[in-house]
Amino acid sequence: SQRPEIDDAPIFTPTEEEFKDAIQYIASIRHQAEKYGICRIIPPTSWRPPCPLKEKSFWECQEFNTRVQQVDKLQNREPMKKRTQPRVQRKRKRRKRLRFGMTHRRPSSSADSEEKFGFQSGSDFTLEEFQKYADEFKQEYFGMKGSDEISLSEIKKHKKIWEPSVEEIEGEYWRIVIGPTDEVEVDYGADLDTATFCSGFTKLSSSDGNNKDPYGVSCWNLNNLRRLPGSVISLEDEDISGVVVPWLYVGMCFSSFCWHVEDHFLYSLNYMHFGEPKIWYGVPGGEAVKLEESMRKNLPKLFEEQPDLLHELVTQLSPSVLKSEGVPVYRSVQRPGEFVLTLPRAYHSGFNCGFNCAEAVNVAPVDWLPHGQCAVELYREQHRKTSISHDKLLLKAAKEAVRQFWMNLFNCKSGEEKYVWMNTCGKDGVLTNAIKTRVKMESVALEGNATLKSKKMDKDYDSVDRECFTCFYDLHLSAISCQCSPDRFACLNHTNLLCSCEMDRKIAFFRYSMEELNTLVAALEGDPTAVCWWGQKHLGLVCPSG
Ligand code: 2HG
Repeated sequence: SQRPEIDDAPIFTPTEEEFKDAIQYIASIRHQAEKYGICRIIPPTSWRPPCPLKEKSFWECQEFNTRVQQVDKLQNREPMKKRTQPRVQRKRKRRKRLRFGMTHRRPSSSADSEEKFGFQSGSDFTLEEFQKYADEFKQEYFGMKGSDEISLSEIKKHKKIWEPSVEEIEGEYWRIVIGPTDEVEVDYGADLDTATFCSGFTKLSSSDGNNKDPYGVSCWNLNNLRRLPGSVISLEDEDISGVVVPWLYVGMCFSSFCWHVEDHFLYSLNYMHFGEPKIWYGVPGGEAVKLEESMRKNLPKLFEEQPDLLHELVTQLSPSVLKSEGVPVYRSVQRPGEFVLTLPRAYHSGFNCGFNCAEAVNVAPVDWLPHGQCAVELYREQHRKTSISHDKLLLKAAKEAVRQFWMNLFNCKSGEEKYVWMNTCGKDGVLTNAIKTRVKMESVALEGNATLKSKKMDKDYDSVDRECFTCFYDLHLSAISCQCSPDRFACLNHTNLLCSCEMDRKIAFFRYSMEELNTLVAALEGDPTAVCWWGQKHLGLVCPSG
């Protein structure tokens, strides 16, 4: 069998008490879990959230779009540039997709292997239709079918036929991916925005009074993760789809998610609402570079053509190959009602064993900050656009911490407030260290721009989020502009590339002076004078003692 022989990732089973605080629980398992990259969290048995997707009106009526995945081409395919004529991406008709017949399993032809690769848009389905389609596919694929009249659930209920085990499905999956002797095409309802489709969790709404619903307010309800105290993402005002707003995944047998890390090296939390298992493979964050090297070595032509291949989420590589090259890979089988947590910069991939539905969102406990910093520095090197303003979040967290230091100093804590941000500070706190690292970087970059005229950023500057014209580094803290093109900005590292004008025509914009940033560091270390100064100057607080 082609089933990879790899060790299992750890499973955590929090008690009801431990389950009360998601961010704290994640922090408590981090040290153990990060050695594996992924882990499974099984909630206490009493935690059984209802799933609104199963309501008849939704199940039968609400359509979602799928993408077509050619499973046999996930690892072995020709680079696209060999092709002469690009194939037009088109939306397929559902009728054709439902009558799959033998199209999912036919011998490869060499002409086909030169087709453009990418996940094309598939048909629209309701959950009811997709389940039927997925079940029929699996029955036929594995020869499970007894009679046309009997549905898979009926077959299962009466135990009339043989059903493949998870291990058998896994062996078959890798046979197709590694083989590839057969062509297997499946549909995946992936990355469905829960803001427009629907979440599998009850959503909080102030108007219908369901804020007393324990699952509506639960910290494990993925819609609430962004608001939790202690989550850096709680400081993000924008509804970034997939990052702060969860995405839904409606899967069928063999539908896949290929090797990738989360944007900005964020954590991700994935919950399975219902259906058949999802198999996960994970690599510890510390081994990310090793995985990338191994992928490059094994798929040189694809990387040559597309250096950022791993950002595209379209490439699978057998965990056995990775393992044979010294990349540690761990496996997890997620079932309904279970969470899978992926840790910062932990590559992960996997596939579904049958019809199922999962939901995922990113998470950013404060210990993510150094990983997020590392991500934006790599993005800068690769000239890759960012999804969030790391500096904006970092500064917001720091300001929130200063406000809490202030409250503590003047004993004016309001109500239930927890000093979550202040508690991540002090001389060697994770937030203090993250700010210190960033301030140091800024001061080094400043040295190269010491001769420039400087100006404070004003409201005008803040009217839009800006990024460096060449490397796309986010310009929340500082930016360079030139009189020749006032709408073009560079980061402190790319002043010389901005234009060929003399330096005296260029201006450096700063949000804070170096002195202000150093005072911020002192405030986060707990210096009361610095707390007072920052509180008054930047947070509009007034010292009771004047
Ligand atoms: C992720 O965290 C996604 O990368 C996995 O949640 C996607 O379930 C999937 O297909």
